[in-house]
Amino acid sequence: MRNTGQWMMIAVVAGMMLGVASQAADKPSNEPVNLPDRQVLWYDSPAMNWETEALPVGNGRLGAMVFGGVEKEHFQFNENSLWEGDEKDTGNYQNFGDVEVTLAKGADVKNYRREVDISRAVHAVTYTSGGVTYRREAFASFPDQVMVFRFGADKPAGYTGVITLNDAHGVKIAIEANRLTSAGKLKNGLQFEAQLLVLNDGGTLEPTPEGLAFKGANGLTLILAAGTDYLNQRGKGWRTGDAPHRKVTEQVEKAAKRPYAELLAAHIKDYQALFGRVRLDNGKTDAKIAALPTSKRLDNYKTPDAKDPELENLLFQYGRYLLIGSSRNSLPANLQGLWNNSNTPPWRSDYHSNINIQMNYWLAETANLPECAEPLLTYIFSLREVRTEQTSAEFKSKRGWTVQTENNIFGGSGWEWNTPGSAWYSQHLWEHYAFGGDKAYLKTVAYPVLKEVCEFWEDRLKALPDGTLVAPMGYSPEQGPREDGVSFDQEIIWDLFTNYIEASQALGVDPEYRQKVTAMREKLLLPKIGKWGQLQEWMIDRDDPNNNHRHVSHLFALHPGRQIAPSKTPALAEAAKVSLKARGDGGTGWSKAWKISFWARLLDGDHAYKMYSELLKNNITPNLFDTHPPFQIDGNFGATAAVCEMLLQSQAGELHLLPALPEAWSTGSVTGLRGRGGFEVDLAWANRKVVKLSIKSNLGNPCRIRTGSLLKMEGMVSSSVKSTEPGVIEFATKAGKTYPFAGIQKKGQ
Ligand code: FUC
Repeated sequence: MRNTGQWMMIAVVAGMMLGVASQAADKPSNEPVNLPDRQVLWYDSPAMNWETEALPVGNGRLGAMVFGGVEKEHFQFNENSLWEGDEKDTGNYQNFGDVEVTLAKGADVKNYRREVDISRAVHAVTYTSGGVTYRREAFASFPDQVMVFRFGADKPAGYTGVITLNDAHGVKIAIEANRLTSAGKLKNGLQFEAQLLVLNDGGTLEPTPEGLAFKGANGLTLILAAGTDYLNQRGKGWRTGDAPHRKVTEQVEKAAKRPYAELLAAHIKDYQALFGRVRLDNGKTDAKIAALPTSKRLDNYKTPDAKDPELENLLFQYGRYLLIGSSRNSLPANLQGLWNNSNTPPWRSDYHSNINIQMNYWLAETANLPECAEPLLTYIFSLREVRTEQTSAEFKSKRGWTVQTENNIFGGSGWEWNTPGSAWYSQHLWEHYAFGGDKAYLKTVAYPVLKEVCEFWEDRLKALPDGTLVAPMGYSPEQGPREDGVSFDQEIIWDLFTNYIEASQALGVDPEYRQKVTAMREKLLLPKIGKWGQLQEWMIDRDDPNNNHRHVSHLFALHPGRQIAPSKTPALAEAAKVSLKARGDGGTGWSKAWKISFWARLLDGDHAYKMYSELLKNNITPNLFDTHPPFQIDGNFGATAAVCEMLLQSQAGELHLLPALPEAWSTGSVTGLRGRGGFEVDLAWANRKVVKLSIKSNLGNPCRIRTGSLLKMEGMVSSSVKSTEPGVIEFATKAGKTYPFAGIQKKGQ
C-alpha cells in the first residue's frame, strides 16, 4: 500500500509512479510446477482467435495476449497509456504491436499443452518433438516493468527461426545487434516506443531485414519493454516532456543483466503477495471433469445438471488475476482491462462512467486488492481540472465537476452527460478509506473530491414546491427521457452526501458544511414504490413491467449503494426485487454480473448462484473472458465482486457472514475477504453453517458480526463478546490482532 507521503505526492502532482525496472537469460526452466492450490486455464491446442482463445498476461501497465502456436508464437501487446485523443476528442485506446517468433517445422509434435497459471501469473506452452520437450514461458513482471518470453527445452533444442516486431501504427522497425525497436508518435503527438531485446543460449543470432534470425539456439529469452510519454498531469500538458526512449532502454537493459530464473522468481513473489491473499474452496469437482482442458470443461458445464465448482472458483479467481494484470501503479483498467488488438476497438475500449469503470473496481476492496484500486483513484484525481472547465461550460456551474459517458485518459469525455458520474466515482474514493482506514489518503485525496462534488450538487439541485430536492434533467442510462428526479441520480446523490458526512466526521472537519449536506440529504427525493409494487426508475410512476433492458440503474441504492437493504428498508428492498424480477435474468455479461450482486444484497444466494452459473454458461468464452459480446472485462470483474457479496457483506456497519450462500456451495471456506472498518475475514462453513471464523482487525475498530440468515452461530469463546440480538455478536478489537471463533452447533442439529 502507499504510505502517507506517497498519497500526498499524488495529491500535489497526481503523478504516475511506475515501478522500478531491473533485468536476462540463462537456463530454461523446465521443472514441472506443482504447487498446492495451483489454478490454471489450459488447452490442448494453440489459440486461433484473439478475443476468445488467446490468453492474457499483464503487469498492470503492460500486457500481452499469447497464442502459443508451435511453429509461430504470437504475442500481441499493449501499454495502457497508448491513447489517441485529447481533452476534447475522446479518441481510442490503441493497439501497440506484435512480437512473432517463427520456428522451423517441428517433427512429430506431441503432448501439446498451453496454459496460464493464475496462481503464479505465468503462461506456458509445452510439447515434445523429435525426443525433445519444449517449454515456453511468458510473464509480465511488475517489479521489472518488462514482459519476458522464454523459449527453453530439456535437451539441446536447436531453435532456429526469426523474431519480428510489428508496430500497430506502421512505424518502421529498427534492427540493431540483438534488439528490435519501434518508436513513433500518434496523431495527438503522444510519443511511444517498444524495445525487444533477444538473448540466445548458444547458436547464432543475427539481424536480417525482416527481424532477428537465430540458428541452433538451446534457448531464447525475449525481453520487451514499452512506454509512452503520457503523464497524468494536466498542468504539464499530459506529457512527461521526455521521449520514452531512455526509460524503455533502461528497463530492457536492466532486466537483461539478470538471470531468467531471477526475473521469474521476483515476478512470482511479487504477484503471489497479492493473489495469495484470498483462497476460496466452494467444493470439489469430479476428477474426470477436472482433468479436461478448460474449453471442454466449459462445454461440459453447459450440459444439463453438470457440476464443476472448481471452474466456478477459477472464474472467481480469474477476475482477481485480471485486475492485478490490468490495474497497478498506472492507469485504471478500461473496458478490456488493457488487452486490445485494435486501433478502433468497441466503445473505444474506454472508461465508461455509467456502470462499466465502476464495476471494474467493485472487487478491488472486498477481494483484497486495494493496491489495484489506486490507479482509479489517481485517475479520478487527475481529471478534476479539465472536468471542472468542461462541466462549467455545459452547465454554467461554478463549483465541482462531472463527466460524460465515454472518457479517456486526458479528461476528455463524450456522449451523454452522466451528471451523477462524479458522485459515483466519489463512492470509490470513499470506499478505499472505509475498507483501509488511511486518514492521510482520506484527507488529501478523497475528501477534496467528495466536497467539491457535493458543492456541484448543492448548486444544481432544484427544490420542488414542497421543498423536496431533485436533480434536474437526469437520464437513467439508456432509458431516457431527460427529466427531473431520476432515481439513478437521486440515489447516487444520497450516497455521495452520506459518504461526505462520514468523511467529514472521520476527519473532524467542516462541521458547518456537514450540517448543510445533512440538511440537503433530508430533503432529497427518496426512492418510491410504484403502482405495480416496483421501485420507480423515475419520479413519475411510469415503469414498464415488460422492460427487460440490461441497465438496472435505479437499483443503485441496493448495490453498490447502501440506501436500501432488506434489514433496514424491507418495503423498498421488496420493491427492488419486483423491479429486478421484471427486468429478468437476461442481459449482457456485465448486466448479469450486476444482477448477481443485487440478488446477493437481497440475501437470495440461490438466485445469485443461478445467475453466476448462467453467466459462466452463456457469457464466458473459452479463455474465460466475459463477453458482452464483444469481449468486455467488466463482467469478469463484476462476477468476482458478486461472489464476495455472496460470502461477506459489510455495508451496514457490521460483518454479515455468508449473507447469500447458495445450496450449491453448502460446504467450503474462504480466506482474506475484506470488510469495511479494516477487517479481514477467514471463514469455513459446513451445511451452510459457519464452523470456523477468524477475524483480523487492522484498525482496532469495534467489530459487529451478523452470522447470516442461513445459520446461527451461538456461544462464543471470549467473555468480552456480547450478543445484542440473536445471531449478532459484538466485541472490541485491537489493531493488528486476530480473533478466532468456532461455530457451535445446537444440540440435536
Ligand atoms: C454501456 C452499455 C453497453 C456497453 C457500453 C460499454 O453503455 O449499455 O451495453 O456495455 O456501456
